[in-house]
Amino acid sequence: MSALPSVDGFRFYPGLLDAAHQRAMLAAVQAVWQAAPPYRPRMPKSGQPMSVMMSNAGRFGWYTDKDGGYRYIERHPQTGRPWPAIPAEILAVWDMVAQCPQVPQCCLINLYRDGARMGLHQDRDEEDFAAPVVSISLGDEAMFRLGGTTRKGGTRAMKLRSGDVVVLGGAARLAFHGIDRVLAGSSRLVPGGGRINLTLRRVTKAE
Ligand code: MD3
Ligand code: FE
Repeated sequence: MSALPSVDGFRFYPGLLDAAHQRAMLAAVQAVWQAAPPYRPRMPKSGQPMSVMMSNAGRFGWYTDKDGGYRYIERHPQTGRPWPAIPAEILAVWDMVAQCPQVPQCCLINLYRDGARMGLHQDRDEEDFAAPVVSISLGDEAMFRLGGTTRKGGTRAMKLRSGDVVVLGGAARLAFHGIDRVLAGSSRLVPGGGRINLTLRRVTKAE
């Protein structure tokens, strides 16, 4: 038994993507990585490297470095090329669950290996919080933590497994959340092991 967080706008679709669909998503991610290799972002001010490796598809890519801080950029920080388009099979998941007339403008690809984790935070680098964030988990299972819209108050832990999809709309769009840990070896999907999370977002205000 696991109670779902009581945050309005949080929707959980466990096992939405079957094994074949997960393999197709992985192939799409690998094609993006060919053009836009994963890199290690650095925290603002401290310059400390994040444990999660990242890349992006879509017009905008989420990025952070020591001097520029959290932001969206339109080119890969190392190759200088525009980000690859969001693969059609990933856009199809947004169309299935987002209930949003606009198309996503960013697909952030997080790669968790070697004990990588993500501290509790809000996603608020976008201009518009009206559209939801859609999250797709692939590979090793993760313990995910979801809180409310302030740092005060409780949080809940839940496991995210390969093929699970989460939609954060409404009040949940600004909920605190993070990844406490990844359960190494819990899936055989990702070559070399690890977890991949895709987050689909709108970045600019809808016209
Ligand atoms: C958005 N990623 O990249 S995604 C991130 O599994 C991020 O890699 C995590 O948080 C990951 O910013 C979690 C799922 C998620 C969960 C709750 C949210 C995204 C959310 C709440 C509000 C907005
Ligand atoms: Fe986040």
